[in-house]
Amino acid sequence: PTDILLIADVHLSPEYPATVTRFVRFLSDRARQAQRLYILGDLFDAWIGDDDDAPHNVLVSTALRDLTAAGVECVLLHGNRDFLLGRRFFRHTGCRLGREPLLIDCAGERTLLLHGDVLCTDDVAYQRFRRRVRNPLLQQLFLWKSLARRREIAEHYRRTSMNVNAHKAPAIMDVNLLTVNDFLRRFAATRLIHGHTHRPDEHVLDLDGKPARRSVLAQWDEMTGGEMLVFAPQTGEWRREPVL
Ligand code: LP5
Ligand code: MN
Repeated sequence: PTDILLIADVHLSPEYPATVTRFVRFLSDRARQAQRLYILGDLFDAWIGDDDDAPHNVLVSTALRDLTAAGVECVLLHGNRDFLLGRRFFRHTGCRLGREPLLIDCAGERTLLLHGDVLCTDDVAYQRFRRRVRNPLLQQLFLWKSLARRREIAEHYRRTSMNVNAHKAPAIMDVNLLTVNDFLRRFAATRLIHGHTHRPDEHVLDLDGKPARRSVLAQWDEMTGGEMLVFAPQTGEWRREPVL
């Protein structure tokens, strides 16, 4: 098995039982035939601490542990909804936490992996919010609260986010192209792969006279399913595959 798989924005939650089932099945069949799986953030719709033993968390953690025990490497990036995934989760599942931006080598091509929220620099309100919730002290204060209280707060954040998003201009919630170019330049990369915006597409961009690529992954949908990017190192080919 040599394939590299990349997915993002699965948004696991008890509200989307078909997605939970689909993801667990994906881990036990398609992912088993891969060498490595990259999960580019927002695997969970909300992560409120590694001590949350809600049934869907237990199911998914066990399935991830089975995957890594079978010899498939699994690298996870924090998203804007599951940045609290912590040491206990990684120890238990055998997954590895990737530090953003993660630079990988794809048959010689320098490839940058991100969740994608840091690219949305036009969204000043979100970037301010992000700085706040990524503050370790604030996170520790949050984690000291009871599970019930944390659930309420996370619920409140999610609701506020959905209300605020409904009034934001769509363009503000997309990536800023200057920021994209900055990242690629800074890491001398020619390919960028991310999720977060839920605008699956392949973009070709001009980076100082040379072509570069940006692949955007889709979010997983309760009704229609998910998708992954597949890289085959022997042929150097990239393709998209549905997860039904
Ligand atoms: O996630 P999505 O797609 O809805 O929208 C994102 C941005 N929103 C977020 C918020 C998350 O959805 C909520 C995550 C819950 C995590 C649980 C753990 C919480 C732990 C806290 C530890 C300290 O990321 C959204 C972007 C959008 O992507 C597109 O990029 O626009 O950004 C916002 O909604 C932020 C607002 O613009 C500004 C912030 C509103 C202020 C809310 C304050 C509430 C205070 C409550 C205190 C109890
Ligand atoms: Mn996201």
